[in-house]
Amino acid sequence: MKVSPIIVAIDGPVLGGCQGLVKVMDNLRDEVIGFKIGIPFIMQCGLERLAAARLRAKGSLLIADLKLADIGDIMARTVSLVKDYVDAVIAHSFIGYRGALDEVSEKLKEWNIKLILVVSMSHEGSREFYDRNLDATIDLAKKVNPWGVVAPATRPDVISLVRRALDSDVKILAPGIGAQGARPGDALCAGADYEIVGRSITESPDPRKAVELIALEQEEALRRCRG
Ligand code: BMP
Repeated sequence: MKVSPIIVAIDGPVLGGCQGLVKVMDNLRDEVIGFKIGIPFIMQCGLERLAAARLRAKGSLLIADLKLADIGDIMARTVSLVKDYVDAVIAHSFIGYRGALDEVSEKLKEWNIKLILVVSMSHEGSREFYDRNLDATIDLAKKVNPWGVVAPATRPDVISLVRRALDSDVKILAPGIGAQGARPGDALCAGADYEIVGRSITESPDPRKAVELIALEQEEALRRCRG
């Protein structure tokens, strides 16, 4: 079974409840790179569901999408609550380095947790702040040297720019496929490593079929763009 460069976003109870998370993971684990668990799921379902997810991940990348944006000490305290259950956490970059990302990135190294930094977002409003400051967020990413960054599948030109600017070993994770309008594969063609897909999979009557269709579209897009 081929693993596709898809990260499934889980932003609330799935398949009718909190216990649906492990069912979705069991169903999709062999087809996708990993799972990104969002704040709505964690708040509604609790940390014990995240602990259960850890046991079921079996090699899949498990990300807590906490969208951290605070002073360093408080971000570290927040991550300490999930650090035993996930491989990576997501933080915003607009909070800056000193007293914020410098401290939390040091802590994450200690705990062996990957840091993923948002450098641009998929919604329209990202143009109002993030995209106007893209040079600064990219410079910050170079300084922090995270495992990965989030950049928008909805604006492949931004992904291309980020790809050119960062070292090739920094992963680019691109959300915005399906429900937000981007097509599977376009972000990969622009230089992303993984595409984050939530509702098109979790709200599908057949999540596995949805993953397979997205994977097919990704392959077709890559064939087209790589020739
Ligand atoms: P969906 O495919 O249902 O639109 O979900 C997208 C996921 O990616 C959500 O979990 C959302 O929080 C996340 N995301 C996003 O949509 N845009 C961003 O810029 C950053 C994100 O993390």
